[in-house]
Amino acid sequence: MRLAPIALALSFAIVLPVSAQAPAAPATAAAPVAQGPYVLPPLPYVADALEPAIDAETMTIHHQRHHGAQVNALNQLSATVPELKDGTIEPVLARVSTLPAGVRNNLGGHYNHSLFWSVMAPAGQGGAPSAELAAAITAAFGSMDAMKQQFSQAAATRFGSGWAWLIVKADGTLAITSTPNQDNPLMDVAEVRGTPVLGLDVWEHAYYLKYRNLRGDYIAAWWDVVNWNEVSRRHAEAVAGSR
Ligand code: MN3
Repeated sequence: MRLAPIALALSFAIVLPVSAQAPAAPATAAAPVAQGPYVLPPLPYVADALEPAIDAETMTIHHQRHHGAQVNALNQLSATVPELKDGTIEPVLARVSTLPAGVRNNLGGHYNHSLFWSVMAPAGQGGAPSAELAAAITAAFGSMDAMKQQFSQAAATRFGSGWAWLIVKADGTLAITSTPNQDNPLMDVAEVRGTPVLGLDVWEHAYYLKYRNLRGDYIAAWWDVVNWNEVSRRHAEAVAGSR
């Protein structure tokens, strides 16, 4: 069999020369991108911009690896799930219980992380709540401090992995809730439904490198990097949509 040595040599060429291979990709490398209708949005700031609240390595791995993997999975799913073929997000979340579990996890993750990056800004650059948002917070919670306390409590007590949310309900008022895993309040499976205007990722991958098991310290530091300008914009949009 004349070809056998060639095949053998080829297999050796692939398997054996480990030392000649390119070094392993650094932990910060993006996952290979699957073509499709969903796109990983770039971070709206450099990876170390939120330090010390969130360290650069966590930001890079979280964005490139975790969110990137969800976008990849969505694009793969879009080949077989017609609801995903146009890159639609919110209407699909609203009927997610009728779709494959991968849609719930990956479209939820894509929506959640896209919102998360946008509602943070370097400390001192996030502005302040709009007059309308400030008034809505006072009306719903009594004060900004009371809102932060209730939100932080929701984030701290979400068992396992999940998210804490400030949402606009169908009646236009604010509420705080939390969801497990990559669920969110836009989903038909959510206990409390509404439009998120602020969200906090409390999966361990969001804080463990820097804070280890101290989720409460991460939550407390995170308030320094909330982008109130963007939260206010989302609030105005959600209130307009609820009318
Ligand atoms: Mn995450």
